[in-house]
Amino acid sequence: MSVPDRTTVAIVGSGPAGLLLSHLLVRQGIDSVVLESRPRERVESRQRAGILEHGTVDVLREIGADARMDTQGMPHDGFAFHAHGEEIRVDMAALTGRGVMIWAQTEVVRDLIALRLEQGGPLLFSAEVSAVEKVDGPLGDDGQAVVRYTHDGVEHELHADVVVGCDGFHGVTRRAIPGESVRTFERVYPYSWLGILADAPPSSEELVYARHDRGFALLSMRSPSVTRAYLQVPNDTDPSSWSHEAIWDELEARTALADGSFTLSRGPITDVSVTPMRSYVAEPMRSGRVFLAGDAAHIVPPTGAKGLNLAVADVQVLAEALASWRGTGSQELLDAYSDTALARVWRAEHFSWTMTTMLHRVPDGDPFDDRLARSHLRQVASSQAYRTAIAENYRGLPL
Ligand code: RFL
Ligand code: PHB
Repeated sequence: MSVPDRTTVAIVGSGPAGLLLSHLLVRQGIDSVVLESRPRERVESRQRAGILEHGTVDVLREIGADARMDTQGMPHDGFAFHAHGEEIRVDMAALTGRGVMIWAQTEVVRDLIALRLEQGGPLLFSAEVSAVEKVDGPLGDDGQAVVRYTHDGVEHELHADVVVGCDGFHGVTRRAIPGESVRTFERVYPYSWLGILADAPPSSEELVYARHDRGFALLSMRSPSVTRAYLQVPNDTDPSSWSHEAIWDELEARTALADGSFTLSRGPITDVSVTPMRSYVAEPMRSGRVFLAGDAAHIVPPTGAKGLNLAVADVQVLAEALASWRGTGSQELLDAYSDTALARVWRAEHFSWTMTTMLHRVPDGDPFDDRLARSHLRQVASSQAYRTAIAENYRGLPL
């Protein structure tokens, strides 16, 4: 693929944020180049998110990445909490009029890549960005930022009016912003998630988020024959220290209902991994010619299913601001980008923290926290107003 050495928008990273941004810009007639450090097969096979908010579904439809999602994705109207053996159903559709879609991030990314390459790119894999320079300065005719990257052992420079860092939490773009102009906020949790994929039909039609004395468990799915499930485990757990039988036994113990009405379906486990839990925000999400979007700017623990959806929301706001700048010359929306995006980011940070602290149990943790979590779940069970607030946040707030 031929890659120009000048572009309007250089996009670092081809996760959901970078890929979707490139599609939204095409629709606005704005040229961009996407540079991705990993090979295509690696990007297309990373097991991650599974839940799409209704607004995420809508934007994938708008750009034409909906054919497989609409035939193979699984629309869900609600989900359940299993709170110490008692079931509490949150009927999102009845409470808020909208639900979510189960459609794996791997599938979203596959479709976005195929569509982008069909359109002729430019999208370059195995192209690692090492530095972003000339960050400071006005947008437009008075200079461009420089992105340095290596592809096939050769170093290249890409000049761009604007650089968007969509390169995830460990990317390089955030580091190009002068340290004194960024403030970071962080919380690291005293537990991780052990995640499995299994050739087993889902145990129930909807997702189950369980809190038990032994800790948190989540039952999700990827298709009518594939289960995705998670267990709270101590930090630094070695995934190979868990036998497959022990994983199923633990999932069964934590998701069981007191009346014995819940049955876990088991099957061969095909993948096991461990993910730490973190909340993180970098403010502001812009410095000069550099903008940050998605995990490059913020991380949420996966309990609220918000990470992918936040990345999508960021680039929707940014694409509109870039279109307004190119169309009218006004930088008003670009100047507002960080504040606009951060309002949603902090709502999602709060929701994810709330779900996380309500549902996990720290062994030998503070008994006060344990009592608060139990009381919190009792309020979810007893108050429709409270369930409505959870449903609104889970299915996604309007942009
Ligand atoms: P990504 O997906 O991390 O993509 C960043 C890309 O940048 C590339 N890159 C570079 N490229 C060039 N040069 C460099 N120097 C580069 N450095 C990095 C990387 O290779 C990569 O391809 O970020 P993006 O696009 O912001 O998307 C964010 C989402 O991936 C993330 O928030 C979600 O996966 C989080 N998440 C969930 N989100 C949800 O909305 N719903 C869920 O149900 C959900 N479940 C999850 C999750 C994340 C999980 N893990 C593994 C962290 C479940 C798990 C277990
Ligand atoms: C998933 O299906 O991977 C998933 C679902 C819901 C979450 C997190 C992950 O909250």
